[in-house]
Parts: sequence; C-alpha cells; structure tokens
Amino acid sequence: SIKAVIFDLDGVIVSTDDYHYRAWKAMADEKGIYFDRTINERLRGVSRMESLEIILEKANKEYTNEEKNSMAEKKNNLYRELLNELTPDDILPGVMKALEELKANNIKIAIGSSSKNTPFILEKIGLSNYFDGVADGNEIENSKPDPEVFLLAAKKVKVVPEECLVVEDADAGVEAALAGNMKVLAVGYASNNETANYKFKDLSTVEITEIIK
Ligand code: B16
Ligand code: MG
Repeated sequence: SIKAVIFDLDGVIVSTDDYHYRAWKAMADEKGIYFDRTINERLRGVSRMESLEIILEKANKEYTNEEKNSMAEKKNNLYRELLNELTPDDILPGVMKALEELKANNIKIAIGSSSKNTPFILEKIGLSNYFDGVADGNEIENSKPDPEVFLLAAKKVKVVPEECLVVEDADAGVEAALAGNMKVLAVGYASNNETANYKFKDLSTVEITEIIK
C-alpha cells in the first residue's frame, strides 16, 4: 500500500504553468524568437536552463552562455513578478481536500518539484510549513524525467519508492516517477499519458484515499 504521496507543484498544486508561459513569451518576443503554447507544453517539469534550450531551437543565431544566463534571469524576474500576485485562493480545485484527507489517514505528504522557486511559491499560497518533506530544483543535479527529485522527496519522508504515489501534470514527471519505481497519478496535461497508473482531469475528481488503499 501507499505510505507517502509526492505532489508536483506547478500544474498540480497551483497553475503557475501559465505564468511560466507568459514570462518565457515576453523574453522570446523581445529577442524575436518564435514561441507558442505548443512549444510551451514541452517545458512542463523541465528545468529552467533546459527550457531555454528548447526555446532556442527556434532562434536563428547562437547565444553565448553569458547571454543564455541573462535570458534565463530576465525570464525568472518576470516570472517572480507574476508569482508575487499568488494567494492561497490560487490553490487548484480538490487539492486542499486531498491533502487534508491524506494527513488524517497518516499518509506522508511531500513536494517534488523541478522549480527553484518552490519555497517562494509555497510561501505565497500559505503552505510553507504544511508538508512533511519538500524536494525542489535547488537540491538536485538532474531534473525530470530523471527520478532524482522524487527519490529525494521519498528519502525526506522516510518511505521507500515502492510505497510512494506521485501526482504529476507533466509527461516528464510521469516518466520520472515510473523510473523511480513509484506509482503515478496523472492530472491535467498528462491525463492522456498511457503509462500513468491513474489518470484524472484534476484532483477534484479523485477520491485519493481510495487510490492509496
Ligand atoms: P524554475 P514542477 C517545473 O515545476 C515547471 O513545470 C517547469 O515548467 C519549470 O521550467 C521548472 O519547474 C523550473 O522552474 O524556473 O522556477 O526553477 O512542475 O516540477 O513543479
Ligand atoms: Mg508540473
């Protein structure tokens, strides 16, 4: 049975995915690089610098590492301006109910996110001290689809991977969870992912305590 549930952050707990899009779009427009929502889907769960590399596939010149760092920094500054507007009301439907039920059933709850802005986001939505463990982009070498961030989250809550369920909205995250020998419940964009153990539109349509039995 499941003893810990590890939640992805962007796109699962809160819809910062659209803020990522708007910030990258502003950066790309300024540099005259083509970027749209279809390309944006490939950035889900992927680290900041890997995201930039995907965007630069459409650029018609090479950029130096220094230029790339400044582009990523520009995007992150815009992104953090948007994050500043986040409040607890932005927590997605069904999330708080699922978290409260898991807590009531003595299931460990953790965050496994590629984002280096995880502490800031959790603070803005009032969940800084809520989880039993938080593993994020500041602590890992390899981002999703590598399982590193989920394995770290499991370690922090002292549960073996086989007894963890990951909740993800990104194909890269579903792949990462399975690579880490964990079960995975896919929501949102990843709810079409054939490899996920469970698929739902969002957490409001899931009876999480039934799944973890
Ligand atoms: P940052 P998750 C991921 O978060 C996002 O899905 C992805 O689009 C983003 O590039 C990545 O975090 C890094 O974010 O620039 O804030 O470090 O879905 O793993 O919670
Ligand atoms: Mg995500």
